[in-house]
Amino acid sequence: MTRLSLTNLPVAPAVDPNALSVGIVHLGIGAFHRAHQAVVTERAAVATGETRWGITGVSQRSATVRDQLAPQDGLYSVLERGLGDPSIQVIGSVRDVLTAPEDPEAVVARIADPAVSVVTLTVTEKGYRAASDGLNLDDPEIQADLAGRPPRTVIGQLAAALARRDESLTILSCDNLVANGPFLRKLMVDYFDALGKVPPAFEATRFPAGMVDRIVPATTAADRDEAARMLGVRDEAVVVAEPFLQWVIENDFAGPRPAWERGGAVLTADVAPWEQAKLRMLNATHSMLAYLGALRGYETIAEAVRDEELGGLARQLMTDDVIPTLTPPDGLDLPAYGATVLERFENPALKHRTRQVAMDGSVKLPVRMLGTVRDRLTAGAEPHTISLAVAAWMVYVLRTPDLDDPQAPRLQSAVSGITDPTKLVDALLSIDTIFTPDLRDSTVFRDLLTTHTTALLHHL
Ligand code: CS2
Repeated sequence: MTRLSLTNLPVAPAVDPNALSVGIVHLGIGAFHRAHQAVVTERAAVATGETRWGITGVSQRSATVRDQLAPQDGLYSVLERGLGDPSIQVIGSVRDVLTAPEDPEAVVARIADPAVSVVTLTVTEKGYRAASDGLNLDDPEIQADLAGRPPRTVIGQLAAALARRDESLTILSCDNLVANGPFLRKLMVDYFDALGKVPPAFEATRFPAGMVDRIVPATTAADRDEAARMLGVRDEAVVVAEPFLQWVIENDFAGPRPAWERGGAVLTADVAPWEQAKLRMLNATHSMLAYLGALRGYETIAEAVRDEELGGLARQLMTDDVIPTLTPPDGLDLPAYGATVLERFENPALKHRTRQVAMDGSVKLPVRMLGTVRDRLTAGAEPHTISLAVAAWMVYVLRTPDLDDPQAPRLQSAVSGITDPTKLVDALLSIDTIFTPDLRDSTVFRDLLTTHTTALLHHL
């Protein structure tokens, strides 16, 4: 079957891709970016008629996305799966893709291009190479970048590009992190400290915070076949997403930016309450369902949340432990928000795998769960259900031989040979890159974890 491209276009994108010039570099062009920021950027371009916001996507690791998109002139489709029939739309805002390991210099040069005024990032939690107090200077890749090779880490790429720029830049993290903008800025400061020099352009560089939300499961071969049937041409780069899409961006830019608010985003002075609600309600519950669901043998989040007991625990997590820690942003009704989150998880057409959400727990737990634990303990409460979520991760680590986590070797050697729940809790609580001393020292938390791991180890 013919391949999707500018000359084989069954459904034209809403903007003319040929008319777009590149004004945005996106680091980490996985499925999420293509189903989220790239879509909003295109909608904004349609609304304003501006043609300067095409996107250069950068793959940080493999050449897969480039090899999928290059023969398709950067075009791909978003296959939306809601409760009714699926719908499909071709997106034209990604204009080219660079593969960082193959050509690190091209990435730096593109970010340094004066026509580019915004860099966006979705590099996942581990892509930032952070330690608990800032940049992980023991990371060999960071050390190699600091030593002056053409940079391979995200922080190194941004630093090298800033050193070449005269114009200021806005760097917008779109990852699920607490205060992602200031967090990224601090990593850059640590990098420049280690380097012993700060590029002049850094001073005016802005790092707005942002909250992103859309469920985007990994694309499967069946999704590609379905897209081909719907489009009449093959699209090797199709991404699958739920209908829901939310993007809240701190309005703090150094220079020109796309009018993303015309594409459905919300620009605001303070993202923190949105971000906290999303990470603690949606992402924490997602992870709990992933661990408990995977332990019960469920393939997908939809199956897990439809299990009456697990669905009940998900509700309980939000109501008993999370909502009391939150100050909602204006206009957000937290119980109603929680109900919507669970409805979204129940979407049976999405096939979001529990194993996909379960990966990288060592970097996800501190962001989505441990803040809630800390706040509840500080308030003198027993954080019962959020401790169950952490305990489920512990048992998952113990029971998953092919654990997908940046700290897998350390976690696996910590739990190796353990059968006793108290020892499991001790072994994992002592991992200082995940648990801070206040949590390790809390007997309330430790006892709750022991109770829950005991129950999980005996009743699964
Ligand atoms: C998920 C998120 O994989 C995960 O860890 O919890 O990717 C989640 O689907 C998104 O944050 C939804 O916006």
